[in-house]
Amino acid sequence: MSGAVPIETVLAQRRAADLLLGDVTSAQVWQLPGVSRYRPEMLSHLTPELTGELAEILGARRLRVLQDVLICKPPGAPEVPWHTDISYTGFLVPPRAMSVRLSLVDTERRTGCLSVLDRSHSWAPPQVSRAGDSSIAAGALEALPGGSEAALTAQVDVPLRAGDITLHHCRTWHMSHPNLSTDFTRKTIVVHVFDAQCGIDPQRVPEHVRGHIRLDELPLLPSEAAPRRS
Ligand SMILES: O=C(O)CCC(=O)C(=O)O
Repeated sequence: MSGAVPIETVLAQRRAADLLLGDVTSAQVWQLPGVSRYRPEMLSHLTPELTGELAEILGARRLRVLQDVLICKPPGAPEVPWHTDISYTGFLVPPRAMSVRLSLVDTERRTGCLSVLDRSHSWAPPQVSRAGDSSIAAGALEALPGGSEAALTAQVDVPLRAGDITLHHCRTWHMSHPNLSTDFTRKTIVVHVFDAQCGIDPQRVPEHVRGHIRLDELPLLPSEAAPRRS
């Protein structure tokens, strides 16, 4: 969704991200879950019109937020390896969930942009045991029919401008490139949303939170019918 969020909103979110992150320079991938609890403006891009559109895309009437995460990749940060998000949202039944990623900065391959396997949400799902397992199942891509070489023919990089939004389904294979720059930090807000009508498969809930996840207590997003984008 190109230019989905007004730049004033993005700049306010970027300032909030900078306050939360401080002077992050260590060359690793920083993930700060639940940042909207401290800085509510981190979700200010989720207007009723946008969330109505997102719900329609996912085939849901209303959406709830599973989690929001601020992801930051300073210079030298490594790649995030290939994975699907279903390895940690796999307890949602049916698996109707997606990640809504808002780029707070311009980003391209050299600075660590996302890459996806086009249409992989319709592929046979990877074997997952329980939600809460590592989201990065080493070797899972190689285990796909045809192996990683066949899978990677569907690879598409997703360079973004500040204010662009991308969506990926919980079954979409994706990774992000290393940040090869020496002076640029990639910043992204990721919101994991799901169909408010989803239930829970208790067998897939990790033991340490079993009995504690109440989907109906998670934030329900406002929804408004939105005009279709071209
Ligand atoms: O933004 C990134 O670098 C990785 C994002 C990711 O893996 C995700 O949104 O699930």
